[in-house]
Amino acid sequence: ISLNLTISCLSIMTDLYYLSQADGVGEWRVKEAKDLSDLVQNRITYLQNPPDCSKARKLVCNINKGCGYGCQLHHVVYCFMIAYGTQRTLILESHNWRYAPGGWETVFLPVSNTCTDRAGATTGHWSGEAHDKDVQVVELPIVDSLHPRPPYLPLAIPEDLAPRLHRLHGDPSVWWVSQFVKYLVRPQAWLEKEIQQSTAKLGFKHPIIGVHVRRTDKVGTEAAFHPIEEYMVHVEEQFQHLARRVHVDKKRVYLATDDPSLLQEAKTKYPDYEFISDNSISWSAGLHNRYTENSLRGVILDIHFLSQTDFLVCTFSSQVCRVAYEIMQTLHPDASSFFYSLDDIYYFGGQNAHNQIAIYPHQPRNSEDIPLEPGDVIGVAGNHWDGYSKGINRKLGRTGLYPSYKVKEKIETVKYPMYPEADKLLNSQKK
Ligand SMILES: Nc1nc2c(ncn2[C@@H]2O[C@H](COP(=O)(O)OP(=O)(O)OP(=O)(O)O)[C@@H](O)[C@H]2O)c(=O)[nH]1
Ligand SMILES: [Mg+2]
Repeated sequence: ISLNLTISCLSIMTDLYYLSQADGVGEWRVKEAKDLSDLVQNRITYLQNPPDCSKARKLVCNINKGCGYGCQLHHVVYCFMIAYGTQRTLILESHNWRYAPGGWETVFLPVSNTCTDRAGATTGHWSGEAHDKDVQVVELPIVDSLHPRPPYLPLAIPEDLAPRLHRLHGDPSVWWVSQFVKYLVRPQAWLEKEIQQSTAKLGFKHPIIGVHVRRTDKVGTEAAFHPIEEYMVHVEEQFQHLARRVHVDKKRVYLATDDPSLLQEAKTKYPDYEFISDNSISWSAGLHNRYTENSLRGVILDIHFLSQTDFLVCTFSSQVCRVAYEIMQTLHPDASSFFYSLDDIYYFGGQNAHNQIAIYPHQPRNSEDIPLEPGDVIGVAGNHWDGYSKGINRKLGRTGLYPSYKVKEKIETVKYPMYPEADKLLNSQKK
């Protein structure tokens, strides 16, 4: 029975895939995704390149949050979202970055071509959009100590784009985050070349599934240990899906990990797979070598390749995999379902409450369950990936389990400022 179920489920998934491509909708999605991304990238570029930097309103963000690359990149994304929301040019301070003392521009393009100087007539710490109105240069703290909190925070999406995003993408909140990541990680020429050389050297080819295994400092403190077998169950399942649509010449896996012993273990245990991985990158990811330029290069490459795979299997408790998943969204019209997380659901550190809305009633079957009535708002804590999620029914103030299919996402929209001059420029270029 279980085998039959698996096979019929595979067929349904395959049918759904082909349905999504039918009627030229596939083409429409590609164009709509590009149009939306162009619109946002153009607005960001406009915001970041004011005609007169000495007069521009600025938001200063220092990259040196005391954490890893994924966490620091997300810190800059959070700053950027608020910069976009408050119509201030983001000034990124990155000297003495723990990964590269020379700063951000040693690897990525500067966030502005015309305005990287934080100088201004008046400077102050963030004290709220209205309060800071007459301050030219505002310094933003890390999200953990942000007060007051502006509305421009994940997982909310901009109201003006919301209808289009809902139509296009399975997880508009991630799409919105991904646009800032896309702008930020534009590589310097040497890095671009390095990426191309590594692609050829490693033999990175499709179809390929990405596996990220986070170990070292994370295990036992912030996340549980997961043996490679747990990841491979989902890798195998995805290859069965893929084989129904494309020719799988070889079951390729891109393996990124901070545990250098894992590659050999995986090769030994799964001889019918091809593991693509640079073991020296894993060595450089260990705690003793982590905060070096070589390790930075490694994590950027790992995240790049993970994002380029056809499907990701990882733990979303790690920001490394969440960044890869975000970048993946910028490479497809809708890659929201191209992942399997062994632990957390997608989140953005410092996000506002992640709510869902009940669409079916639920009567508890035991003391662990909570009741649902259609329309109830549920604050989701996590998905147990066994059909059930855990969360709090805000109406009842009760925390417990409920069937994941009985709710839908409650996506908050926020009125962000419009960028009519930027949009006009883009439209005139298109004509
Ligand atoms: N190259 C490489 N580096 C890794 C890998 N996993 C972890 N690292 C390194 O370890 C750091 C982990 O810090 P973060 O990026 O903040 O991610 P995290 O610790 O998994 O997530 P948080 O604890 O939520 O911050 C990364 O930035 C890398 O420097 C990996 O698979 N490849
Ligand atoms: Mg960490």
